[in-house]
Amino acid sequence: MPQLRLFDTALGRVVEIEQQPEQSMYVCGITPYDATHMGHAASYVAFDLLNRAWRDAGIRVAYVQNVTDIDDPLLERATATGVDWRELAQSQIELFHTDMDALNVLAPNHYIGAVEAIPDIVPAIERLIADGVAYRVQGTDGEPDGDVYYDVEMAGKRSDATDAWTLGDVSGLGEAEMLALFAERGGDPDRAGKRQALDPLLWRVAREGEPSWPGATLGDGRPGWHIECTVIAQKYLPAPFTVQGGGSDLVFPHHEMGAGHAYSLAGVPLARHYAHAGMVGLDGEKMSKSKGNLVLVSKLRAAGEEPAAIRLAILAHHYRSDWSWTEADFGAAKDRLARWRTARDAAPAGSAAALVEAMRLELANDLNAPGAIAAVDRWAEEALRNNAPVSGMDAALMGDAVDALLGVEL
Ligand code: 5CA
Ligand code: ZN
Repeated sequence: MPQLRLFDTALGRVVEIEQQPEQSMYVCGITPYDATHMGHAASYVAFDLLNRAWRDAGIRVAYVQNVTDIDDPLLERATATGVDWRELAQSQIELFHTDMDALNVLAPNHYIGAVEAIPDIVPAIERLIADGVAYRVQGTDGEPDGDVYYDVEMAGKRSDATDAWTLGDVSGLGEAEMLALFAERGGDPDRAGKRQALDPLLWRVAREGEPSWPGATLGDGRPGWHIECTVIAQKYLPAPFTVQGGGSDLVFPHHEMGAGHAYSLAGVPLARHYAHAGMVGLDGEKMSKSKGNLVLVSKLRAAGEEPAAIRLAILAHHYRSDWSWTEADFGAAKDRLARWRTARDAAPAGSAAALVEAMRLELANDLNAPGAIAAVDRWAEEALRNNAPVSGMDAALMGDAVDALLGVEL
């Protein structure tokens, strides 16, 4: 595998990933209430390509993923459907694992739930308060006192080191864009008593009818979203770790705020690089539960579709592009899989080594799976046209490369 290059969201360009004997990666996990739609699947397949590229180069990979098993959207869905939130989470987590297995996504070393991380999150928030970068808000309009927020302005001022965090470092966004996205993605810009509209929640004290956990000096409550990923990543990975990953809807506020929290807590960046996968829609529309247009991996599987074909349909799009799932493209992926299988069985002697090299070259270039697929297509065309002697060794090498590098089992 040649030197790996990857697009870094914070730097806005493709960078060479520093060579190390062990790389480390944190990929944001699901909020388990509508798993696993094609958007989720595509984001985990994208980072699975990175995991596989590193492993192909002989590098050990430390990989951690969270599960946001307590948060507003989960509680809202549970209430709306009359299911206990714990049961909803458990069933969706199980479905997600089955889907990931089927899609041949290599499992992380650790899956850590937000709930199990609370004993680590509480002291981290206490420290942020003690350091003056977090504060308690007084309740108004019947809200209790004591919700804790992160002071983005103070946090940005605190640090004079060159690699320190200030608001906008990860996302590169201006204030108006930040405000719009903050409101859209779980933030509460209008909450009374906050110092800045963009200050994100760290700790929500207990409310009637909501689950809560012991919070020591914070009082009973539950954690905010960004501090969850920060604390889990800091506990299980080196500081800084190599790549923080997720879908592009996580750039702001989630990864922006997480980078801030981490710097405030550790005095070093959370991650060396931030990488984001594009958004997947259905037939040109954003995929969302409210629109009722989710394409679920489990539904396709139940309908008898082959997971390898689903994965190949995903990989036909570069991980950074926004794209739409269509029946036509899925049909094309199924045809391609069949063609590759036929071609493998006709593998010309001495042909596979060059194919492996071509695939590696494409994948090292910002995980260009469509480029790697095109290389296999060319090889398959040649194999099917050729009357050269068939080689079992080349067939095996081609099949292994497609499996190991692309995760597609022939
Ligand atoms: N639990 C948080 C992350 S800590 C969360 O965003 N959960 S999620 O279930 O909403 O999304 C899980 C992953 O799928 C995230 O990386 C998210 O960016 C990605 N994702 C969600 N919807 C889409 C979509 N339509 N297209 C591509 N990726 C998506
Ligand atoms: Zn996250």
